[in-house]
Amino acid sequence: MRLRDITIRARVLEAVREARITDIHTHLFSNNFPQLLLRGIDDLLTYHYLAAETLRWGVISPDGFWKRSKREQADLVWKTLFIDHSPVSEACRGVLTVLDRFGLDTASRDLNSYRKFFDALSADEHVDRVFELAGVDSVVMTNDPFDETERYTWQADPKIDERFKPALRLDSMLYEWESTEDFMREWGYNVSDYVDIKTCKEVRRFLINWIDNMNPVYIASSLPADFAFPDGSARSRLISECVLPIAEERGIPVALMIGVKRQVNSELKSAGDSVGAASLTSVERLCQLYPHNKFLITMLSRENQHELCVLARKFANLMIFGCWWFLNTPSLLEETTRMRLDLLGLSMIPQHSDSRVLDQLIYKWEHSKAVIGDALARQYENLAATGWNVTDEEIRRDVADLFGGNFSSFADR
Ligand code: FIX
Ligand code: ZN
Repeated sequence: MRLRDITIRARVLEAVREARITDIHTHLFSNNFPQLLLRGIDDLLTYHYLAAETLRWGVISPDGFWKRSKREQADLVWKTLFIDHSPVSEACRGVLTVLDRFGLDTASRDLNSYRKFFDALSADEHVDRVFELAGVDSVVMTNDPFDETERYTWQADPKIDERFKPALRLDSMLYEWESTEDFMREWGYNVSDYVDIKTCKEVRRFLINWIDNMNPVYIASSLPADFAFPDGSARSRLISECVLPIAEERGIPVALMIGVKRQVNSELKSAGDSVGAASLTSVERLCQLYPHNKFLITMLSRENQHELCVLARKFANLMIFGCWWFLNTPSLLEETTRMRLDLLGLSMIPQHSDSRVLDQLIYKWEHSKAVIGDALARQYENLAATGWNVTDEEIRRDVADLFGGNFSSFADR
C-alpha cells in the first residue's frame, strides 16, 4: 500500500504510539525486591531530579531536606514546585502526566487524594497497570552485586518476574576497587589491592558466578567524564583483563554510560551528580581493540553526541542507546534523535527511560515517544517527497526495531 503524504505523519505517529517497548536501562526492581520497588506519588515527588529543583529555591538547606521523612519531603516539593511556582520543568510535568493517565484530577491539586489512590494499589496490580499504560513489555534493571539488599534476594535464587531483566552493574568495582576487594575477600575470592594476574583470575571467577546466578542481558558501568582507556589504572585492568574477556566468551554486551561527574555537590546526595564532556578516544580504542565485544554506549553531555554518532558509523560493534539523564528533555531529545536518524538511519536505540519510580515509565515513554515520533515522521515525509513508496508495514517494522528489535538483535537476547 502506498501512503499519500498527508497520511504519512499520522501513520508514523500512530505506529510509534502503539509500539511495544523494551526499556533497556532503568533503576526499577520487580516485586521480588520489595524494599527496592519505588512506586506512587511520594516516591515520584522525592525523585532526585525534583529534589534538586526544589533545593534551588533556597526554601530549606539540603541537610534540612534530607532529615525530613519521605512524606514531608514530598509535601515540600509539591508546595515549592507545584503550588508556589508553575510546574513547567520536564520532571514536574512528568508527575502531572502520570496523575492524568491514572485518571486523577490534576486540576484539584489535592495531594492527599493522590496518596489515597496509590495507597489502594497492591504492588502486583500497580506493576501491571503501569506496564499496560506505558506500553512497556520489559525493562532492564540495574543490579549491583555489592548491594546488601539485592544480594539477599539473588542468593535466595528467586524466580524473577520475567518482565524485569537483570543487568550486572559494576560501578562499585570499577570506581572503588579498594573498597570492593575487601567484600570479595570476605566472600572467598583471593584478591589483592593491586590488580595483578592472580586477582584478575579471581575477578573473572566472580563475574562468571554472578552471570550464572543472574543471567544478565548486559554488563554495565557508568564512567566519569575523564574516563581514559587504557590508562594503567585498576579500572582499566579490570576492564581489559576481566570484564571484556568474560563478556566476549559469554556473548554479553558491555554497556558504558560515560560523562558523569559524581557528587559535584555532595550536600545534595543523590541529586548532587553533574555532567562533563568526555573524550571519544577511549570508546574508539575499545571498539578497535576489542572487535569481538559488543558495546552499548550512551554519553551524558550534549557536546559528545555528534562525535559518538560518527564513531558508530565506523564500528558495527558499537550500538548507541538513549538520551541519558540531563539529555532526556524534549528539546535535547529532539536534536539528538534527528541527528542520529540523519547519520545512522535506524541502526540505534533512540531511548531508554532510566526510571527509578515505577510510575515514571508512563511519562518518560509518553514524552519521549512524542518527540521521537515527530522526528521519525519528518524522515518518512522526506522519503515520500522523492517518490519512494513508504508503506505502513515498513513503518511498523522500523518502529518495532527502534523500540525493541535493535536491542534484542544486538544483544542476541
Ligand atoms: O548511573 C546511572 O545509571 C544514572 O542514570 C543514575 O545514577 C542517575 O542517578 C539517574 O537516575 C539518571 O537518570
Ligand atoms: Zn541510570
